Amino acid sequence: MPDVITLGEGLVVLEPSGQTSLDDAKTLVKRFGGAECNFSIGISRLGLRAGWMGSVGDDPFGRFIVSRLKKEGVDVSCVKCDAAHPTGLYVKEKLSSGEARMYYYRKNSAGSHLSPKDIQEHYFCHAQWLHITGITPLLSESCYTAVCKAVALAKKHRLVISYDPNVRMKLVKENRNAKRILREFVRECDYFLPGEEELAFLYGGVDYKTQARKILAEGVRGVVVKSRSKGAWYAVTEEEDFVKAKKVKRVADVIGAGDAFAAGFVGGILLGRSLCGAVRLAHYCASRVVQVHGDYEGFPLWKNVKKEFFRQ
Ligand code: KDG
Repeated sequence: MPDVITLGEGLVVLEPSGQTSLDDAKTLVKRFGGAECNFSIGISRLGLRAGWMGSVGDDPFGRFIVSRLKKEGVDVSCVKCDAAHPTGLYVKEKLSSGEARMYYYRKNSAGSHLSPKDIQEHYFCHAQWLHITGITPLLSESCYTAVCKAVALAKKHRLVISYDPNVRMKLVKENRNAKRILREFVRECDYFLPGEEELAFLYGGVDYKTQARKILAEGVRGVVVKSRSKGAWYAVTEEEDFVKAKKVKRVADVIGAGDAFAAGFVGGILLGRSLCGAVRLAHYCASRVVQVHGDYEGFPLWKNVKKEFFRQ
């Protein structure tokens, strides 16, 4: 049974094989992603038991996602195969700035039909941690209620809950309750992991430290605010500090960096690191992911973490 569980949509990723625009690309490489899939792979590569709950279509893309997750050691025993809806996908175009543009094809996908009945209580009985993102509850009403059920079960079985809002403006624009929903889960989590800009988007322009302290005062155990390549500031009631990010010589692909950060942070805490140590591990994992093409492929294996990170 997994220690760390998560739920969300797995997406096939298509991207030009070289550094070309989508207009000019002749061939596209097939990979896969989805914030929570990326996260669960990270957790598994750190040597912890990860489980992903989601719904994929009964099609080659769905089988591809599930088989890759299995190969990565992620438990997929609670994944649903939906014969009525296709597996979603997104097409990624890398820009010369190192950023990427994403084109989503996920309307009416199997993943967006995940519902509370797909969230099984037995999965929560032996787990220690639930990780959620703000992507899943904005996919559909049934996904929103599935996340609510997962949070309620996590609380019932005393799991720690981490929450990365992962604000996706496309989804926000399609849901008039988006901000309210994204803020609702802040109150439910133990660790809140927003980016600086996400925090400003959710709560307005107050400086991020003031806002994070307010959130702590409302009962959240810890807040980690990520400032892109600069670093991250963490705070719990008795301690706060800024941890600089690791410098990276060449960025290949920034997509997935936040998921790697979340996995490194959660993994760090579960592996007994201090809060500061967990943030440092999170930076290390994110720095490895951005140097490799793909949403999660660069995430370090446990043996490399031991060799490169713990010996620093
Ligand atoms: O964080 C990376 C994700 O953005 C990517 O894997 C796709 O889940 C995805 C999304 O909704 O953007």
